[in-house]
Amino acid sequence: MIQVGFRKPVINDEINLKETLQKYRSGKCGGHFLPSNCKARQKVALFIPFRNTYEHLKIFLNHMHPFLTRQDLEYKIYIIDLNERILINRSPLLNVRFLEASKDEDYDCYFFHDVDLLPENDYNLYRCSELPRHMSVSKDKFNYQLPYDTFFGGVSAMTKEQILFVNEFSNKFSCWGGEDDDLFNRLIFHNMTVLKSMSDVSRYIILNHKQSPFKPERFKLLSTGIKRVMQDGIKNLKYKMMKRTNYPLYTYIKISL
Ligand code: BGN
Repeated sequence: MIQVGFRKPVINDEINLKETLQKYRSGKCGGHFLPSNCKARQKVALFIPFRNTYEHLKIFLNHMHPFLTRQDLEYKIYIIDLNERILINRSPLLNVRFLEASKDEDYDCYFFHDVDLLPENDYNLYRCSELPRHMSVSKDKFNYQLPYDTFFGGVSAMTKEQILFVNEFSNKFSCWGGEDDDLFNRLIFHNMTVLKSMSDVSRYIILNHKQSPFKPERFKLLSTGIKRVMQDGIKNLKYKMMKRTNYPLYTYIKISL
């Protein structure tokens, strides 16, 4: 019998994905997995924004595939990257989650997941609810406390209907910070509350990384965000597909704006 519950993620530079690849060979290609003995209740797409952090990606995949399969989910992992020429423009990258994943399947649930966050507890169930969900409530580096009450970053989950209703993320935020706060404001503007898991269940380890660059313009964008809800978001995002490759453990997508 598989033991479920708290499980310390393995964080080790030596990880190579050979073992994970061998164990998870039976899945469909492109990082799409199905439970072998039942029909999953939800089909889940996980979107990971990526900027050349292969060291993190290895640790992430090594942890997440066993974690997700223990939950008997049908799921697919997408790694989404921007063309090198463009400075990190984070929010359009996030908006691609729904547009690209829904070309493959009509998923029940769309996750946005930072590559540097690893869930510690199997009871942190990766599925959507009737309200948007914020998953990464407690993190080791923040002493397992929420940094602030309206925090919606790190790991979150929304259904297709919820995404389309609020027009997903604004496309205006570049570099680091603010786009998740703006999405939270959109949810509140549409009279939605956010479900947060219990902090002892939704525990995450953060992998060490350099702070990404940020821009002061994000404060102004945030304070004026609600005015742009209807015209700035998933409905007006334009991008070009540069590359889409199926690897055994994930689908890699590179876009250009
Ligand atoms: C906040 C960022 C969030 C980020 C968290 C991480 C901003 C907007 C200006 C106040 N918000 O400060 O985007 O997820 O930190 O803790 O920068």
